[in-house]
Amino acid sequence: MGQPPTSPSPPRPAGAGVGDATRCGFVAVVGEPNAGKSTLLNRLTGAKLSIVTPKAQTTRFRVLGILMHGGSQVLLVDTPGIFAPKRRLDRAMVAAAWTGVRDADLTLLLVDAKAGVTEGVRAIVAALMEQKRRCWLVLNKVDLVPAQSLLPLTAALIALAPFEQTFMVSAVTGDGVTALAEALAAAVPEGPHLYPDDDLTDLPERLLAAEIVREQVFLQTHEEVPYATTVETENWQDRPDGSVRIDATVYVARPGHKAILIGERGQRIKTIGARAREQLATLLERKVHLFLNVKQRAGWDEETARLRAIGLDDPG
Ligand SMILES: Nc1nc2c(ncn2[C@@H]2O[C@H](COP(=O)(O)OP(=O)(O)OP(=O)(O)O)[C@@H](O)[C@H]2O)c(=O)[nH]1
Ligand SMILES: [Mg+2]
Repeated sequence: MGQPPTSPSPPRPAGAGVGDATRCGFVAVVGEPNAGKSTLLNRLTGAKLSIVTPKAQTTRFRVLGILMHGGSQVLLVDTPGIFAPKRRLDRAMVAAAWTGVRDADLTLLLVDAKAGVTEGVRAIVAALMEQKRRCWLVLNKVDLVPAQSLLPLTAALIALAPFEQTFMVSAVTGDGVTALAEALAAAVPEGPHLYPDDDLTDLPERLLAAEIVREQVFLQTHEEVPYATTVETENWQDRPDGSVRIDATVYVARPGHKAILIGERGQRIKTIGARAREQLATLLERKVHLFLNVKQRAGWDEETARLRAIGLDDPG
């Protein structure tokens, strides 16, 4: 048998099978603070793009993660957790989450299977329904609960809203994540890829550096300190030897917090810097010289310029 006649066709991106069209679409990941949204984004993209800590309200702005699967480019949007906001910073975070949903072709509602159907989850489902968004349900942290609890939990949630599909995953162990990736790749609409196929995120490196430092602040300080802290990259200098010098400022809202962050004999800020530098060297694949400066700036969390500096539009 000879080869079937070939007809001229436009070049296809690597990975697309014959007969497949390319696909591309935005998928917003929403849920309560601490549901595991950022962990799932990192797991799906196979890269650490969005910072993760055991504390709620870690993510402050939308983070794009690009998942390539076959001929599909799935543009995953990690969002801040949705909660009842008080400060201007909080309002801007929640507004960023809803903008993520409005701009998306599909929304994943991530629910912590251990926490179950909380008031917060009910409120988010109601708001999603009001906006008439295409929505899938993803139960996360299935490694923490007995398997027999998942069915009643799913039933309770699908009674609240007509989710198109339900998935059960563990973003930490990776359980169920491949099935979700495959379903997403098939579900995004046909269309050209919007980003180069080897890009992982649209996050600028300066912002990524500030986030990695903020992650260490979240991990190494407690109570209100992490929530009253923000980090900005002030200076980025590529050196001729291939290394990079990064200067970042850690802003704290209250005088007492400065002393806590610096720690006895500067020990805490030293540890924050050392761990952040290690992480950055891995992420940027080069040697990193990181210099941290702690400054007090009362009311930064109500300041438009500071919110803009961390990528949040001012909600007014
Ligand atoms: N056991 C278990 N822990 C998980 C899982 N997914 C996330 N976590 C943990 O849950 C905590 C919160 O994870 P994040 O990914 O920061 O949660 P988030 O939804 O992005 O939180 P915010 O950014 O604050 O809204 C971290 O300690 C994660 O390690 C999971 O599948 N199983
Ligand atoms: Mg997060």
